Amino acid sequence: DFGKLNRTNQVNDVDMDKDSSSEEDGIIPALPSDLKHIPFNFEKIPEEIAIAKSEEFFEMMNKRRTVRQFSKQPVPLEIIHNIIKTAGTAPSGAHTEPWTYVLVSSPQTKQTIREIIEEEEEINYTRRMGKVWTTDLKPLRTNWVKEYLTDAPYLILVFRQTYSLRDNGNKKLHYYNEQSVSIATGFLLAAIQYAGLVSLTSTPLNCGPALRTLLERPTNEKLALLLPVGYPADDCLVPDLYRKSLKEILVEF
Ligand code: IYR
Repeated sequence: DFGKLNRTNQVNDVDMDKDSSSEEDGIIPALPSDLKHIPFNFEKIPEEIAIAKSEEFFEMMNKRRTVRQFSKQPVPLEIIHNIIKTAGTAPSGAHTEPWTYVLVSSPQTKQTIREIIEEEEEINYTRRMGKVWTTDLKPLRTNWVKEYLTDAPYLILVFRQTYSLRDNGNKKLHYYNEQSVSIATGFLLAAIQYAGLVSLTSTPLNCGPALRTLLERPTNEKLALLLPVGYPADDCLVPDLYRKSLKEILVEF
C-alpha cells in the first residue's frame, strides 16, 4: 500500500475521514469525492492448489532470461496489447496510474531510436561510465552496438508521468510514480515471460529527452525503461549466471 502525504508532506498512514476538512479548504480530491466502496469479490483457492500454483509460477519465472540477440520473427500484436494491459493492472500511488507505454513497430522509427541510442551509448561506454562500471559489464559482453533495437519486432518504451493535468487544468500529483512504474514494469516482464516471449530491461543512459521528443511525449513524462520484445535469435547466447537461493535473499523472524 502507498502511504498518504498530507499538505505538510508528513506521512499519514491513517485513512482520512470522509468528512475531513480538505474540501472546505477548497481542495478537491483527484478521485471522485463520493467514490463508492463496493464488496470485494475474492475467490479463495484451496491451499494445496495454491502451493502447486505458486511453485509452477516460480518455475516459469525462473526460466526468464535477459536476451540481447533477437529474432526478426513477428509477434501477434494482440499478445503485446494483452501484455501492456497486464502492466496496467499494477498498483499505483493514489491510483494515479502514472505510466505511458509507447509501442514501436515501425522499422524507420526503430532505426531512428537505434541511431539515437548508439550515439549516446558510445559516449557512455567510452567516456561517461568509467573504468569500474565498464569492467563490471565486460563479462556480460554488452557494448554500444544494439542490433536488438532494429531486430526485435517491438520496442516498448515505458514513460513515467511525473504529474498530470486534471480536466480543470490543475496539476494532479503522481505520488510514488517511480515505485508505481517500477512495479508495473515487473508486471510487464512477467506477462512477457508468461506469453513465451523474451525481453531486455534496458535503460538507455542520457537518451530520455531525445526519445521523448522523437515519440512526441510531453515534458511531464520521463523515459523509465526501453524493452525490446520478441523471440530470441536461433543462435542466442545468455551468460551462464545463477540466482541467489531463498536462503540468501530471505530473512525470517
Ligand atoms: N546502458 C548500457 C550499459 C549497461 C548497464 C548495465 I548496469 C547493464 O546491466 C547492462 C548495460 C547498455 O545498455 O549497454
